[in-house]
Amino acid sequence: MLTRIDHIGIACFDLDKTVEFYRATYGFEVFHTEVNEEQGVREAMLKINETSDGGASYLQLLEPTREDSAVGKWLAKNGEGVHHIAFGTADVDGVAADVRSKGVRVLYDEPRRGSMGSRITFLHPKDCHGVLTELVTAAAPEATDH
Ligand code: V0V
Ligand code: CO
Repeated sequence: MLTRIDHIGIACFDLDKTVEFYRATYGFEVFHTEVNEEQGVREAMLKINETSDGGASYLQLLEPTREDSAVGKWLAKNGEGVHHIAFGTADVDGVAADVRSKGVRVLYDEPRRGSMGSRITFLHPKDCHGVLTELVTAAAPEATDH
């Protein structure tokens, strides 16, 4: 079961400048930053609110670490903007299997490492009416070291 919008992923050319825009314009502060080399991103998580399932919703600002990454390719083609949405669930494996059984392409055989120790997978945008969709199970609170 999907229980929250975990994050909205926003692709940008300059992470520091984009973080500053969200801080100066809305007052959002950086909750966490990391580099994920497997995904080819440097990212900042801005926490928007906590959610009734015990999780939270974030903006995820993404700067590519290499041109041939998913975000690098997307930026070259589209420029900055909303890159993906991510739904949160306690059971990313179960939801991925259920969605796959409905004919939607799930991009990974097994979930991979996401922000803050989460487990993530993606659904192909061509099977989701043009929206790259991510499924996320957050790390257990004690395992999170932001
Ligand atoms: C590509 N397409 C998209 C899209 N990216 N449509 C909507 N939203 C996007 N973000 C469309 C593109 O316009 C093409 O349509 C078609 O899909 C094929 O795209 P492509 O440019 O040829 O690129 P591909 O096929 O090499 O790669 C597309 C996929 C790739 C979705 C397979 O981006 C991918 O594997 N994404 C999952 C990983 C990812 O995005 N990581 C970065 C975030 P036309 O032109 O043929 O009509 S990492 C993250 O979120 C983390 C770490 C986290 O949350 O913790
Ligand atoms: Co994401």
